[in-house]
Amino acid sequence: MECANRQLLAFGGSAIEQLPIADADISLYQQVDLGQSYDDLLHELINDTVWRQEEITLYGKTHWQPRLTAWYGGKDLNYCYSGISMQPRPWSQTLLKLKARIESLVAQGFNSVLLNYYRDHRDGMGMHSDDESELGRRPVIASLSLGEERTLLLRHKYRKELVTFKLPLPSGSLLVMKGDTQRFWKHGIMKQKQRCGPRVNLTFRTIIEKQ
Ligand SMILES: O=C(O)CCC(=O)C(=O)O
Ligand SMILES: [Mn+2]
Repeated sequence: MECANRQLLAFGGSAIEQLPIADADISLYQQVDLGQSYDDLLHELINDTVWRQEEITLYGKTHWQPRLTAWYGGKDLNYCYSGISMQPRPWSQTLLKLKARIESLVAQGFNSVLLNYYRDHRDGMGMHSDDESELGRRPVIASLSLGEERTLLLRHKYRKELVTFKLPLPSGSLLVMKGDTQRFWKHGIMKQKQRCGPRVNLTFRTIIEKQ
């Protein structure tokens, strides 16, 4: 089922939609100004990022993750999920510039970014919540998409009567998840039959530093 009754709000020159989804605070910005073409940026990130393919263990079975990933951020801001522990690489100039643009758009600071590289239609990400303790109880996550449009699924964890939303994420869109979104919803990017080219997604996050 498509995401119905979406509300379109005009704000600061870019279109922002607040998605009418219960128990969530999700907005979608379209065609954000990144100071260079989306295609140039996509190829720069594909070529210059230090990508890794991680092994994950789910239900006792070990698999290669069906995508490449990279973790950049402040020193010692490690990120652990699905049994993987990622040590940050130092910010590149390009990532710092993107971080500043996203921060000014969403009026929120971030100290790290997880990059996901979906090489083609066979890559994806399983349903999950970004609910690791180091992100805090009500994390703000700003997720920038570049390259091929892929569809994000959103499924409520407890209210089975609610539909699964399918949200297309075109190049240059920015999805911002806040509040209770991670507590009540899972999201993921499905592998698909239809062939497609590469997509890079950057999720800017804040790791809460231990005292
Ligand atoms: O690729 C996407 O749009 C989703 C990425 C994501 O959910 C994550 O990095 O946790
Ligand atoms: Mn996520």
